[in-house]
Formats: sequence, structure tokens, C-alpha cells
Amino acid sequence: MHHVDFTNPDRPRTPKYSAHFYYNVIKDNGFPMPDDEKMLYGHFREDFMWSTASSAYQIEGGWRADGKGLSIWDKFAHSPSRILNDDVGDIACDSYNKIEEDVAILKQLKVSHYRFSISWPRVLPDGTINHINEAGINYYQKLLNALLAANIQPQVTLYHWDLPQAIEDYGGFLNDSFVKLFRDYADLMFDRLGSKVKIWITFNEPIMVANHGYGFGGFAPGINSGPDTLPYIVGHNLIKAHAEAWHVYNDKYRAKQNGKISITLNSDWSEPRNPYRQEDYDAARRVVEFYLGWFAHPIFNGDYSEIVKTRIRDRSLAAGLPHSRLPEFTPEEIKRVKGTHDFFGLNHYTSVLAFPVDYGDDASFDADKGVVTVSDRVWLDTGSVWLKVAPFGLRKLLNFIKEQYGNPPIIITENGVSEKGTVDLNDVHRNYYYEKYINQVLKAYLLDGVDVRGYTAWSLMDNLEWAAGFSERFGFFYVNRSDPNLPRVPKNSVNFYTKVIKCNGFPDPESGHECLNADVFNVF
Ligand code: GBH
Repeated sequence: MHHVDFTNPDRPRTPKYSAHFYYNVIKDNGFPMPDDEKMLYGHFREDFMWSTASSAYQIEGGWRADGKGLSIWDKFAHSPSRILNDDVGDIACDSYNKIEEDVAILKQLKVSHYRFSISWPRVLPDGTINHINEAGINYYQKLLNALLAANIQPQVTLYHWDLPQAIEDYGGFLNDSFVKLFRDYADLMFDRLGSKVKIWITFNEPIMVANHGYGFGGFAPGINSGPDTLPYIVGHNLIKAHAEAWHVYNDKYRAKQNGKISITLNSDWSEPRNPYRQEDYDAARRVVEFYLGWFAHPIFNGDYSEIVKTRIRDRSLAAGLPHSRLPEFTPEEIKRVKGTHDFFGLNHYTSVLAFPVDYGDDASFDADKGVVTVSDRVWLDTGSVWLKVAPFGLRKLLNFIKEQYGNPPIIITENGVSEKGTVDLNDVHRNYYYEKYINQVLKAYLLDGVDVRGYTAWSLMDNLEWAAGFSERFGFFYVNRSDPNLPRVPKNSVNFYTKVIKCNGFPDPESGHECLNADVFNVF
């Protein structure tokens, strides 16, 4: 357990990681359950928003129905080898034709809210307000009416990755004119749908758009020609577009419609790989600072964070460039962007262990971050390689947001787990995941005073998991794809989530609280 330096006459002993591990076993006299893994009993605020989510391209289908324009995902999916098994979203879950079925399963879940996204090219086929597709707007009108009739409040995302291809043909997010195009689209949606919507989300997970879409190219539009600069330009325009949409809502619609509008950011939580090494702490911090802070810092605190600015500038100058590869905001822009939030929308799935790595001359987002991440081998696997079960990370991330971004109201807009392979409706792994993660949210709320307003489970039903196609399934409802009617079949977790909702959390089983033996829908 100790390394001995045999080249040194003093034979110095240096503890290895195993020495620290054994030290803790002795100190704890075995393996007691750590406090943060024990269940906490209690409930959330009375008006807590219990939701589940989907997104347009992943569920709607109807890819060319009634005048819809093509999106970058339509084109991407129809290009060879971009999506596993060459799956496409042409039909997906056919939600375009199944409003009734979708609302029925939402009612079965007993959620108070439903988060879905609008397909921009469905309502504006060429991306601009020069041509409005009324049939597309009509679909969302009908969906909203059906939800409200079922007493389910909508949470509407304007952009969940399906950019009109017509806009991409002019450079997409790389073209400054994107800012105005998005503002006009948002304005139209507030005007036409806003009387029925109290929660708006401008963008879902900007980092995925910037980094996967225009950095590695694993997501549409699949661009990987300039990973050193393009993601930063995309991110910059996206932040400005978000701010403009927020201002339109604030100036023109808020007084009358009385809703809230913000952005949804995603982040892993990160711990140091070696908890005895300061460099690993710094690396772990950089993971969250680059992931979440890239967007959260300008919007909540003003401008990019010093950590992000300094690293990208230093690495740019060291490579002989005259200025940083990260664009700069003007002082007016900093002011215009800062404060454009009514809540913090958070997507979170997993945690990582970080350590620093020098990427040398390589110039990209990952190289600028200068970190490699791995998983702890004790974290459970799921149906997605990137997703390991590490519930404690959600509580830590919520606390990080509280401390770094001024204690904002937080809506968790996604959290969930996948399976793949053989279909088994008895998805006990999903019950386990939700129980442990939601309980960490309860701890953040009750013990740490984090202002959590809502929780959203991803996803309502199995759907097109982007580049992984239909192979990874996150749903409460299994969609039988071999039946042309695409029936939604409840998994066991429907029952579990319904009970958590009914109890508004986790009452002490000893309390005999009525929700515990409530007559919730039984799947089996
Ligand atoms: C969310 O992204 C999305 O908002 C949602 O649409 C999606 O269905 C859900 O999560 C589940 O993935 O294959 O190693 O390149 C979460 C962020 C984006 C994380 C894709 C994993 C793929 C990693 N995810 N990413 S990799």
C-alpha cells in the first residue's frame, strides 16, 4: 500500500490510493451506508411542478406533413451512417397524429406539467416569418388545448435541435443573422400560442448544439471542420438569440400573458479522480465551468467566466493567434444578455471523475478545457455508455447553481435513464434511478435550501435517441415499433413515478400517509 523509492537511501514511503482506502475502512470499522445515500423523508413545495418531457424531432414524425419544411435532423438522418442502424425520425412515435394517445398517457402518469418542443420548420418551413405554415401552428394549438383540457400545464421549448435546413443553408448559427431569425420565430410563437403557455424555454442544451453540431459533428448539421473556433461562434450567437427572445417576451408579452421564460442548460457533475490531488479538483471545477458556465455565466452573472476566458485566450495566444478564439461581448451586449432568465432550467443525467491533461497543440473545446473524464467503476451502468448512475451529483450540482448564479429558482427540465436490448416492461432499474435522484433533489431542497420548483423526467415514451436511433430507450412508455399503430405500453416505472407525484415526494413509510397505499394505476 506504500510505494518505496529504492533509489533513495532513506527509502521514503509514499501512500498509494489503497492506503487511503484501507485507512477509511479501519476508521469506519467496515462499510456503513454514507449519510448522503440514506433516504430522506419529506415532500416538496405544494405547487411543485411534476413533469415529463419529449422533443419534436424525437417523437412527432410527420416529417413532410401539411407543408412542414425540412430540419437539419431530417437531412442528417437521411445521410448514410449518421444514425445508428440508419434510423430516421420520419414517423418516430407519430405524435403528429396522436395527440389523444399522448395526452391519455400523460393523464395516466398524473403529471401536472408536460414539456414538449416546437418544430421550427413545421411552423416556418423556410425558417422565416415570410411564410407561416398554419397547419403546423394548428397542431400545437390542438396539443395545447388538449393538455389544458386535461389540466396539464405546458412547458414549451422553442429550440430542441431541429433547425430549419433553409437557415442552415445560409450558415445556420454561424451567421449573425441567426439572432434576428430566432427572435422573429419566438415573437410569432408568443403571439400565436402564448396565451396558453406559462413556461417557455428558448434553447435546450446549447452546448450540444455548439459542440456536437458544429464541433465534433456527431449531431446535425454534422460540421467538424473548425472545432477550434466554430463552437464558440455558435455559442455566442445562441446566447444573443436567447437574450433577444427573452427581451421580446419581457417587453411585448409578459404583462398580458404572465408567463416565465428562460433557457435549459445541461451539465454533468464532476469530482476529482484523485481526491488527494489539487490539480484534479481544478480539473473537476473546469468541467462544470466549461459545461454549464459557458452559457450560465453570461446570462446570470454577465460575460463569460474568467476561467473560461483566460484558458481560451492563453491557449490562443500561445498558438500564435493575435486574439482569443472565444468571441468577446461588447459592454452593451453584456448588459443586454445579463439577467435574461426567470428561472434556471437544468438537464442532468450523470457524473464524472476528472483529471487534467495537456492537449498540446490540439485546439478544440475539450483541449481548451484540458480535462479527461472517466467514471467510477462502482457506478451502475445503463443503456447508454455515457450515463452512469451517480445520484449524489445532482444534489451537488444544484448547490453549485445556488452558490454561483445567485440562488435562482430552478426547474429540473430533464433527468432520466435508458435501457437497451431486450424489452422488459419491469424496468426496476428506472424506479431505482428515479427514487435515488429525486431523493437527492429533496435533500437539496429541504437540507440545503436550494430553490427547486419542479422536476421533469426524461422521457414520456421511448423515442429517437438522436445518433443512437431507437436503440436506447428512456421512456415510461414502451413504443412497440413492430406494430404500425405504435401503441404506447406502460412500463413498471409509470406506477412508481405516479406514486412519487401523488406523495409530492417521499413520506416516511411509518407515517401511514394515505398516498402510500393510494389506488394508483397498477401496471401489472
Ligand atoms: C438530453 O441530452 C436531450 O435533451 C434529450 O433530447 C435526449 O434524448 C436525452 O438527453 C438523453 O440523451 O454519445 O458520447 O457522444 C443529454 C445530453 C447528449 C448526453 C448526447 C450524451 C451523447 C454522448 N446528452 N450525449 S456521446
